[in-house]
Amino acid sequence: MRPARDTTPSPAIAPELRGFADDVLAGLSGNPKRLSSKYFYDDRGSRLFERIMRLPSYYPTRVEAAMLRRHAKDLLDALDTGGSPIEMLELGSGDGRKTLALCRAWLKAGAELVYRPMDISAQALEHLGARMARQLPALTVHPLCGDYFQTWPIPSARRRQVALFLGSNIGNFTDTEAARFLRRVRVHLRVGDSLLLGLDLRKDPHTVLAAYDDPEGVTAAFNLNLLRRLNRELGMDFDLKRFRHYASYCPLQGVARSFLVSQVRQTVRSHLLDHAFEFGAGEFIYTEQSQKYERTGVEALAQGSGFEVKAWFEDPALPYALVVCRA
Ligand code: AVJ
Repeated sequence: MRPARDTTPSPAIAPELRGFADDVLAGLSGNPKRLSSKYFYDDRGSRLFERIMRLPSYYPTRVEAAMLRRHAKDLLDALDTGGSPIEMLELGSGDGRKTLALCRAWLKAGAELVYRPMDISAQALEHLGARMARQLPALTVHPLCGDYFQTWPIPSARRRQVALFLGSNIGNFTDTEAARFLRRVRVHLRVGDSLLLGLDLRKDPHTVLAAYDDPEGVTAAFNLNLLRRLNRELGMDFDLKRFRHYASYCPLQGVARSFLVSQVRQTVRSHLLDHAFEFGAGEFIYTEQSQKYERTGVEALAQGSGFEVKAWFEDPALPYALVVCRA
């Protein structure tokens, strides 16, 4: 697009932005337009997600936290560590609030434990470190900032690794992506190590939809924050008032989806990408999917990725599962 008065060369894109810029360019050039939900979590996005987790309609966090407390001892037994010390690796720990209760219960049950929270947000890891030091000083915490598979520590011979992937984070992946992700996790584990998954199950569609369409508008702000991030980091000129959050849930596929819908016909530009994107009125950007699972599907996914389902705990009131998968 390059306005005529702009005679300066297009500024080079910083190397750390290259992958992000390529994804955005490809995503917004496609039909339908897409942006990956992995880009939600800049500092502002992480804070908005912390607010989502406290919303009355966003049930997964509360249900999972209660289940982790209720089943802490059963989970430890299901790991079948034979008394070996545990290295707990949490993929995407966020602020680590709900893991605290689990660590406390496992320490109390006599487990020897090192906690390695992994997250891309340095700020979230700082909050977590401070909280753990305050509320559970007996726990050894070694935070790892960055991509999971790049920062994954070399396993110690005498420790059992237990990888945690909670919060139904796996639901953001398609089944193909989820299988690939689980296989990558499996590569870092040894036989006898475990993966603990927390995942949301199918339930009344009204309940699911309400979780992604809160009347407070926090989920809408979280979704729109993606455009704010594009404006800041890729020099784009999205007018956030001209896009609207739209959430859907399909009970047939068990998938909640989020979109940003252009309210008018408009052109959005990025001087960094040296590109202009046309939006029709009502045209959308598909930003997120959140899969709601069935037990058979999870078992197939685990087995297809080199795991065996060892234990399954389910909340019957608001269906949610904690699953121990053995490598
Ligand atoms: C963090 C991926 C589990 O999909 O439920 C919450 C993110 N998006 N509200 C989810 C989210 C909108 C959340 N996960």
